[in-house]
Amino acid sequence: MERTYLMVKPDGVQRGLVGEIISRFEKKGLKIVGLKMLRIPREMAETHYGEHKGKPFFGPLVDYITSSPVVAMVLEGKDAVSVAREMMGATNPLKAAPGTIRATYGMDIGRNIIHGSDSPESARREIGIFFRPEELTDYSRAVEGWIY
Ligand code: FUP
Repeated sequence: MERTYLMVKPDGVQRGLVGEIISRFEKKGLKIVGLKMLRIPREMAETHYGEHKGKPFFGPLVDYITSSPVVAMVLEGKDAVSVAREMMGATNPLKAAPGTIRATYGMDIGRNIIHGSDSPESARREIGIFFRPEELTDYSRAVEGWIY
């Protein structure tokens, strides 16, 4: 079963959207296998967003993501990466499809509420940055096969 890394960003936490966002993924059918709140250390943020190093928004992005706590989670399910990306919507909330998390709650590309891995490879990398293996819980749901 595929896993993805998701994170309610500082603006989502400060605006009281943590429960709402987790609830959307739970109701969709994704299973929570890891969950915690943390204040991201600067070095960890720079590693996480390493692909953007050198871009003009890199500094402000790292400042923002380290400015206050985030809620980090690992969700598991069939096609978890692409399911979560669809539910999040495009990076720029103004371009995100109606009903998606970013379209519903976001106003600004730099304050877009949520992060989600963009591929299974990114998911593995990002899960490794934010979670130790023993922090992830492996458990079965009652009816495996269709309750993901
Ligand atoms: P996404 O995968 O949708 O989170 O988007 P990216 O990995 O391309 O960008 C990571 C974060 O950088 C975004 F969530 C917001 C920020 N960003 C900007 O602030 N300005 C930009 O032009 C692009 C991205």
